[in-house]
Amino acid sequence: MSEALENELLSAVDAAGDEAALEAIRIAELGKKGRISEMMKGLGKMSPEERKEAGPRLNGLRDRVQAAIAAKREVLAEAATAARLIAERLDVTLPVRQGAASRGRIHPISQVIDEITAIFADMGFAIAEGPDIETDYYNFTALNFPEGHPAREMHDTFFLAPDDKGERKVLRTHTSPVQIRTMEAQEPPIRIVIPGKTYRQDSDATHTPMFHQVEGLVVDKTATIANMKWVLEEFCKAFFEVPQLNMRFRPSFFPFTEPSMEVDIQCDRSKPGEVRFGEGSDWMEILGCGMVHPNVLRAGGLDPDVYQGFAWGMGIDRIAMLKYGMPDLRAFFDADVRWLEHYGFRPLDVPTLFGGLSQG
Ligand code: 2U9
Repeated sequence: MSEALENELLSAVDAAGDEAALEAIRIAELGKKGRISEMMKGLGKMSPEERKEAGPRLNGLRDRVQAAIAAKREVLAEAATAARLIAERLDVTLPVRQGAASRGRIHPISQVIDEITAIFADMGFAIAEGPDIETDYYNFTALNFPEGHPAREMHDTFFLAPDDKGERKVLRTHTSPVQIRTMEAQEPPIRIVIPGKTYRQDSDATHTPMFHQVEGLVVDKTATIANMKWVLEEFCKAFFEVPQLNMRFRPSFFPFTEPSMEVDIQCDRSKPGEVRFGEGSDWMEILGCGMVHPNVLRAGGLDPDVYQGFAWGMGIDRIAMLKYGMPDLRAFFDADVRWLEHYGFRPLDVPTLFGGLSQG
């Protein structure tokens, strides 16, 4: 009888599906009023001979059932832990907030800077940067603005308070100081583009005191106006995403270039509120350019009889407005998330020449 009972109990323990079922077996068999406990209570009523035989048998039965329950409990605990690990598995590489990658927006100026640098990087240009706070020398003197020349006033410069040595630093009025610093630091050939913040005391519907410029510089022994025309034409076609585009080079004046030119691109303005580039019979001014003035090459430590170069500059904010049809410059700097939701770009729409500049 006890062998049959042992088999029955061990099978029941083995079949227990969870810890609750196992605990129910333990209470029913080994608890105070359990079957085995009741049988052990019966030992007291037995004769010494019967007890001698039944005692070890019941103790053995109780110990083996106890051991089987303990072993099964361990197996069930391990299985429960494994099931929890699977059920509660977390992918820690997922974004913390669902949808953040699609909700956030890249500011159009950042996007346009990325577009411009992608185009010039593809042509072999490096990106250069410099400080926003400049010396008068790098911002004006080295760029062939004579002392007291009205062009310095035209720039509506922000001056900082004089330092201990009486030197009055400025917020750079253009990114051109970076070209001087680059010429001082590296040997030609130089091919760089410089996007960045620039500052002038000017504030109305079409001017903000801080704005963004991108300038470019090529210096080599044989850099020509023809090379410059090709670079600027390729840039304009790539930037405005049109296969063909007429350009017009008009004579102009900048202290740092000679000859200097302003460049217009062909456009169609016949539809109100819309400008289409590369078609129509209208012109839109887009950038300034020229051959680097010999005095400026000299300031950069280069011999103008050996080296020549070309340079250009344009306002990033303006070309961003033109390309993406944004009507008001001041909205760029209002930090209004509704505007950014409308005009901003998705974080993963990284502009590349092979994947498309603006279609992402
Ligand atoms: C060095 C030599 C030459 C940079 C140039 C322009 C023409 C130009 C304006 C366009 C719109 C700035 O944002 S804007 O107002 N710039 O027209 N910039 S050539 O020429 C350089 C620069 C540095 C050493």
